[in-house]
Amino acid sequence: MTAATMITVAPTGAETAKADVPALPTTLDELVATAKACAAAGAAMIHVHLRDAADRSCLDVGALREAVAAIRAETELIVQLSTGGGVEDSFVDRIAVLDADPDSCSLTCGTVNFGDSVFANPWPLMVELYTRCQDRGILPEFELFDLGHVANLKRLLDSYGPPPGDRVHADLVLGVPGALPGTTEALVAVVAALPAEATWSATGIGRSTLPVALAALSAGGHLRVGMEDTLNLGPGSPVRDNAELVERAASLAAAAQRPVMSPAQAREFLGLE
Ligand code: KMH
Ligand code: ZN
Repeated sequence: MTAATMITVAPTGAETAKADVPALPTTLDELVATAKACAAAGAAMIHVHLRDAADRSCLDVGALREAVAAIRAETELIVQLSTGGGVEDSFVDRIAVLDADPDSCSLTCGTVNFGDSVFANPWPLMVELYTRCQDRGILPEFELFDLGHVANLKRLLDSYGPPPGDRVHADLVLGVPGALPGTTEALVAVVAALPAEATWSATGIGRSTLPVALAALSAGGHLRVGMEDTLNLGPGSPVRDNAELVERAASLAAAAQRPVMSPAQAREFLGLE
């Protein structure tokens, strides 16, 4: 079992409105302040979504480049950009995210129901993202919302070879309405199906955050937490900010005797230079 725990923070997402949750970091200044606070609390990686002035998902390459540079200037965090964006974002814009030269990017391994919407990830999009990651040395993190997504991950590896750095790292996203539930049973089923060489983190949406985190720690996985996925610590208890979720994850990891990885340790773990 892996001894240390890598914590990724996903501070913003594309779905929650700033007007509904004022603590959501949506400006560049708020994002950088959040990155610093979460790094101090134990995060090693940040999964970034940007918003435009109207609070919509923003995949503008210039803005993404600026955000990558600003986070790198203020923290050691591994910077992962979302290529998922919001469900309305175009494939062209989602592919262009890689032009902002992040350390890592999310790469969702299949189309999935997403609440009342559909999050579209057809095979040609996955191939385009994956092969561009290989060309540019960007580490893809394979987002798995459903069991069938593992088959697509294996098909990518079989068809196009290993990722840059030769590390296969996945993130199990559990508890999205319309996809796998956020349960220990679902987590165990996905982990059992992963390629033998894969490492993984897990994310439990909403009230599944704690069950999924505890299951992941006991099963040797890593953690993703943040306000993209979780807005309440518990019933009737809204989160103060992202650092509070990272602090809680770090406490759970410490209790499991799997203390947090520093960003440098996480870079080594993921095969990043
Ligand atoms: N906002 C979701 C539609 C990712 O970042 O790659 C997609 C998502 C996954 O958040
Ligand atoms: Zn995301």
